[in-house]
Amino acid sequence: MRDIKLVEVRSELAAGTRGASMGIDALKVASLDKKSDFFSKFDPVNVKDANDYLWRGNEHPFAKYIDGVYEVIHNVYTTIKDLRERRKFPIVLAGDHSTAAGTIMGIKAAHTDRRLGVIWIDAHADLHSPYTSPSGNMHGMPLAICLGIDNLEQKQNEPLPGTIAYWEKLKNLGGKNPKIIPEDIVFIGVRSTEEPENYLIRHHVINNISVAESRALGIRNTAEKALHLLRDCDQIYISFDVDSLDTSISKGTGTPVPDGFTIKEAVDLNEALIKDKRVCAWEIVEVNPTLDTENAMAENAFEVLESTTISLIQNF
Ligand code: 4U7
Ligand code: MN
Ligand code: MN
Ligand code: MN
Repeated sequence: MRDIKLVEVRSELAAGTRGASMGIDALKVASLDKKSDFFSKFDPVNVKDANDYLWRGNEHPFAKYIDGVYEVIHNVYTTIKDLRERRKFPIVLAGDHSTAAGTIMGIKAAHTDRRLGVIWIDAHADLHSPYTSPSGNMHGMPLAICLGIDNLEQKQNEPLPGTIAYWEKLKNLGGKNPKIIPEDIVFIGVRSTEEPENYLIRHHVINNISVAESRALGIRNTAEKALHLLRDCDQIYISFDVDSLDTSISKGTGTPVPDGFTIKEAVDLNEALIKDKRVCAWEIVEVNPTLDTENAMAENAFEVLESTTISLIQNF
């Protein structure tokens, strides 16, 4: 029996568009509208955000609010480390995707000797550093933080010394850097990347199962392939960014990208993946109800959340 703990992080600072911190509450509204008792079953732990930094102003053009983002990632890291040490299974509901860095750090810090694989279901690769980011938005950086990658070969920006100091601190948060290696990442549905990210994907040969390939394979075989690619890993973390979904489903996320997954595909994929006994945490991020109409994204994302959780409970 898995001992699930729901973790809520109203992260906001690392997205480029405001409103992702309201995503969790939009999921709760969706559950009520669907007459689901999902949220009555769990007593969630709340991770402290740092959203007050928005009113102090940003001092880091190439890694916006990195001081506040550092605080949130630190809070997520200590929460997840504690839960994993107590053998809980964290289901993380977060706003912006920078929180994934804290989740990975927490899992790794609880079991430093275990090789950690990451299944990253996202339209984006989130491999930027302050030296390469075209936006300075740190939700595009969580994997680079955990890989300890600056990608100076592809340098585009000149971050301020104060920004670099925070970036170095961030990469070293939660123990030895790096937390993961490129071969232990599997992307699913990544279809919007910039050249500095393409360089890393090529250079490190990071696997990406595209939407088209997963349709050709079938969703079951896609899950099997992703899990097989991580056969040398002892534990697996799954990160689900709702912009992996197709834009026809909803515009209720900060960086929507066409040609993504249908809801049924996302449900089937996550249900299948979470059945692997090495999976030790699952995260859903980036619902932004302020960009939406009639809460469509949250309603669809809630379906993925509920069915994935049920699959987890039923399988163990
Ligand atoms: B998300 C982007 F340039 N790569 O860095 C950037 F397109 O967590 C988008 O996956 C990042 O939503 C998207 O700003 C981050 C951009
Ligand atoms: Mn994305
Ligand atoms: Mn993302
Ligand atoms: Mn996103």
